[in-house]
Amino acid sequence: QHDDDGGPDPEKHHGHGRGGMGEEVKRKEDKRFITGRGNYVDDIKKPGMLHCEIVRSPHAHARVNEIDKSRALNLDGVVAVLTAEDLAAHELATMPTLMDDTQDVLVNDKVKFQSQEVAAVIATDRYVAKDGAEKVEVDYEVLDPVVTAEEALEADAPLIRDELEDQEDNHIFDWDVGDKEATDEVFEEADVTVEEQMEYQRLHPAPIETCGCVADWDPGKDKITVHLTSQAPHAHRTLFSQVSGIPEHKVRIVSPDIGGGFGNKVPIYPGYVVAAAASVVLEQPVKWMEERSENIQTTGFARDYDMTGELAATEDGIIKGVRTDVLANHGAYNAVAQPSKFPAGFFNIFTGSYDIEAAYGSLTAAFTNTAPGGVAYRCSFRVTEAVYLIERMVKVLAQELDMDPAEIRRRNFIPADAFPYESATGWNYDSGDYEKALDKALEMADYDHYREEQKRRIEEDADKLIGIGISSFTEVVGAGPGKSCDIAGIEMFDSADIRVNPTGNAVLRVGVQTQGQGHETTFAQIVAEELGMDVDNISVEHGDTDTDPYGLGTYGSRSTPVAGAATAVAARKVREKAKSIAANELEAAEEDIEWDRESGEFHVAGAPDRSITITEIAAGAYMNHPSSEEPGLEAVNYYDPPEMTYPFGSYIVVVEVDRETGEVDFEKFVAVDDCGNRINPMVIEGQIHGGLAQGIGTAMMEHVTYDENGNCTGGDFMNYLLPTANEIPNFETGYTVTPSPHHPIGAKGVGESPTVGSPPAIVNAVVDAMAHAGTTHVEMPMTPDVVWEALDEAGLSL
Ligand code: MCN
Ligand code: CUN
Repeated sequence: QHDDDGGPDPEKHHGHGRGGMGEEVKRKEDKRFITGRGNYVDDIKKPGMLHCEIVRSPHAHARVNEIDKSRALNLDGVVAVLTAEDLAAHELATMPTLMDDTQDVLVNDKVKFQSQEVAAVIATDRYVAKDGAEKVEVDYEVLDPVVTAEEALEADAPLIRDELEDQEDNHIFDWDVGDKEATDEVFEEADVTVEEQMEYQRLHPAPIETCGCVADWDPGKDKITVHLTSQAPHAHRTLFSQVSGIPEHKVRIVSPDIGGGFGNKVPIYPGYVVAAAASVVLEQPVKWMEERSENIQTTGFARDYDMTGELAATEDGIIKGVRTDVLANHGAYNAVAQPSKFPAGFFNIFTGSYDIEAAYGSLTAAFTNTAPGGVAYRCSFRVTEAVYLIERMVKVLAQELDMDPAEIRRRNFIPADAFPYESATGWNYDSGDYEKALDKALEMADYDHYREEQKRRIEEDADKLIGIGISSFTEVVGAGPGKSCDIAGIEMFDSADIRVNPTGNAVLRVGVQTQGQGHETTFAQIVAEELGMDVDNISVEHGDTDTDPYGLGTYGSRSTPVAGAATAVAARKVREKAKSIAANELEAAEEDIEWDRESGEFHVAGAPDRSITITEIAAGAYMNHPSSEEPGLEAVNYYDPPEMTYPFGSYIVVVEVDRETGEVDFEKFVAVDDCGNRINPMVIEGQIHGGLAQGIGTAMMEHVTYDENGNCTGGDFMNYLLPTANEIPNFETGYTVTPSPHHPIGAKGVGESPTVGSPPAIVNAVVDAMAHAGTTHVEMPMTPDVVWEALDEAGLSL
């Protein structure tokens, strides 16, 4: 799959002036976004369009005895009220989740979480639909709810999934990884062991645009078009077809502009199914669009892992073993969106950036009366939790040994010359130079100065303490390969289709789907780099299953590693054919044609002035094509990655903790990232800034909370706190470049790195401020009251 000339040179970050690799090309899509011309699902209006509003349960656990539609149906403008019974008539009462569970589209018998979908009202406008929903009368018999995974696994806990034949308790699965015996042995023989209990709280991706769709059944063509807030249009079409029975070629999914996804738009939600069913039955377009609280309370959440971490080490800080045990709350259905062979996502990369001899992890997942989901939010399929665990534990160990947390990392890093590296839990790291990234971060952070300052504040018994936190994380992104990673059985490859027009410009179609990441620019840059075209002459299309090649979509930072690779390979195929056309035009032998990456031109070997541009070649392909070739200039590639890519970085956070109020101020926030060869440094920096902001949200504010009755008490923006510009410090970003050896352009993903890598750095910093008083952990979100409690417990509060 790889090319002749080895791809772009990692040392050249300036590009060749045509907007190729490494150039800070301004985002093409921003023109429409900043002039109000974006086209989101809710902007789509069709003649005769109806609106769908969902009736949701106020209870977390309740039997539905009866639903009375009559008052709603009497309302002027209400066209239909749908319940599970109506859907059952079309075999749409249930739908499969991405983890092989079965979820009610509308509650069949029993409500299993608050705000679950009970009925749907279809009306001529949204207000009437909403009024109608309030008039649907549901007779509930309230049952005892189970809110936490711990309660759920108690012997006398109420059974949530009583509709499942073999289900006798709320236990979903047990999973483990690594060598238990070898790990236990290492722990027995170790000089030092440490243990810490930590919770990764339930979070929500909370994209600005909530989820929704416009379903439009065309009875003339027997075809349904669904404009959908989808991160994975092709996979959604396949599943849609399987659920509805409508043949796949009669289903068109279109993802228009997406207002942020962050993983929230990977699963399929009941609202989509209801709107589609209503459109088929009523033969009119139907729109369904969530409100904010519906989005937070019912759609794919993230984390909710209760973790125990243990490290075994020598006296001089060499980590010999890592052990972890996790209790996972998956909500009412097992509906996590991740490769299906990974029940705990990629959590088993918990050895992190360190060369650790023995590792063992175990996990138990439970059903609870809370919303289903479990991985969304810039997570790389639970790498977030793994990184948090190991980076917190390294800090705990450093404190135990009274070692500098930078030094202990240095002693344990997988050395730069050990790549490709196989970890104790079976991961194949492609490349890395962890020490280099850490050194750079330490220098940027003025580390020694802040250590001095920290000491001084303690000695002076100052009101504000200094804490310095480090995280040297390793990510794993770019799923497949298809043989180990699939979604509902579909292998996780991706695709690109490049068509060069007679006038020398090109259209690239890809199977991934941007939600704000800037693919319309960055993917054009890959083509510009590989074909010597100007980036302005390439447009990128995606998100329409009628015209784009099949791909698995954008999540797990897989677009660059997989579809980016497909794009480079497809471009190189075009380049090969271009050589034959060049030979014809230049009246030379094809073997004598060379392509020059710097100039982007094709020329005859040894005669650089006999050259031709891709524009001239494009004309030749349509107007004077060689008899040995088909006319036209086009290529397709379906790319199954040989391995994932392993981006990494070192983040250093300096905080000032107020002993009187528990408030935390960020003094310095340094992020050094390595995502291999960089396509667009400006886009990367934007990704890092956004992700760090979300990391701060995670560490300091965000939490989907429930009370003991299963009421979601963190289900709106009054209670689910997102960071704003006020809470975000100035970020100082840096980078190193360690190309991926197996990726055609040496690039790794980057979208999730900052959210994955930053929370432990922030918590480590806050803990570090109190470490001299014996504090080893502070739970997230570290709101002032939580921090003040920790200060108080350590005897540091004022
Ligand atoms: N990039 C680059 N050079 C590299 C790697 C990446 O220039 N070596 C660029 C890419 O071309 C792309 C962007 O950085 O424009 C992110 O690329 P990548 O890391 O491949 O991630 P994806 O494009 O697959 O995006 C997914 C990732 C995930 S999983 C979540 S969640 C997330 C994130 O991206 N959701 C986002 N960033 C987001 N950013 C915005 N604005 N909105 C979201 O919903
Ligand atoms: Cu897990 S959030 Mo992103 O992979 O879409």
